[in-house]
Amino acid sequence: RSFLKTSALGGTAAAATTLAAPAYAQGKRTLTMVTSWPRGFAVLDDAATYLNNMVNEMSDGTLTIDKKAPGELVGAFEVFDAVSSGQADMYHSADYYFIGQHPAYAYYTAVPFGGTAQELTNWYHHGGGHDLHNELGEIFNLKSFLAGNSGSQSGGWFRNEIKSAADFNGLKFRMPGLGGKVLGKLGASVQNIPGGELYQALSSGALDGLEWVGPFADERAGFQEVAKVYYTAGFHEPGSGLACAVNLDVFNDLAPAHQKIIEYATMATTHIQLAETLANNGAALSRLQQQGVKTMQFSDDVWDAFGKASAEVMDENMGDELFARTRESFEASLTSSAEWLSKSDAFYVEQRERV
Ligand code: PYR
Repeated sequence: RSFLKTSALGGTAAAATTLAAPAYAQGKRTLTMVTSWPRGFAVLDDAATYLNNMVNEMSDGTLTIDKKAPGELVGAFEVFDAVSSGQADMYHSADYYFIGQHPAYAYYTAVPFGGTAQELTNWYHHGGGHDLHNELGEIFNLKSFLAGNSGSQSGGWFRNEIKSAADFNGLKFRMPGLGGKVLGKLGASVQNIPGGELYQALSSGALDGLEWVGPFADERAGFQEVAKVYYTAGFHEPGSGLACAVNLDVFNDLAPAHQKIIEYATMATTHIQLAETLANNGAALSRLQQQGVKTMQFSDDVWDAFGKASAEVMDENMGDELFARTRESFEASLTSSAEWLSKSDAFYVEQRERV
């Protein structure tokens, strides 16, 4: 960046010297990327690593990312403020950690009873989602992108079965985002704890249960050593987007080709990391079962309670104009996507199982 600024002004001795460098080296930049993921965390750090490597390779090393795990520069949930303020250049995280900054951030990870991975992607790239993400980002001096997707997330880990919605009453449970607010309505004591601290919180009894991601990520985190009841489908994150945001001043100062490399690398990251996750979840689930984990589904009564509390939580945020506009845009896209998916993919899968 300093070189680009100097050369734009021109005329200094330093600029004259630097201009002799090969063309590709002139715009060389390193961006510090803070993340919410400990190194090696499946799905999440995988996405951040794909993005990191793609940017380095696509730019032929002229734009490199220096990826930081939580604690190396800032904490897991401090990445938003660090990038907004310019302390770091970019973050990789899950934007629903930032509903305290603005409730509309929920949409760029997942909202209760929201979209699948494909539906979120449809809205984002072809239904106005990315424009709304950037409108939101501009409030905080951020240029935002989706960069990864976990696929549908599991209902979570419990020490005991959930026989009715009343079993959530008083349960010390970890769930971020608006889903956590839903469980709060059912009486749970909801805690928002970063991924890297979850194993310890579950082992120590600080938590009775938690949701993290899905079999591939959860097995790596080791929760099966502590809790044995695993609900596979959840209401809260049917296809969670991961997000990357670049400080807007830093982004605007990048060469146009570097801006495009970041944009395309985020799209490719979503594609390849989601595929990696879905390719691994089935085998991971089998291994969990072999280790004595009981896999279950919530009963219809419990799903009904999730539905009622979710509608209340969504409506409570409608006083915010941008949240309301985001919801309207998202739901219009979802309705349109769902119409075809139910008549094609969903029906086809039913037939494939049946025949
Ligand atoms: C979680 O924090 O639960 C995610 O799914 C990223």
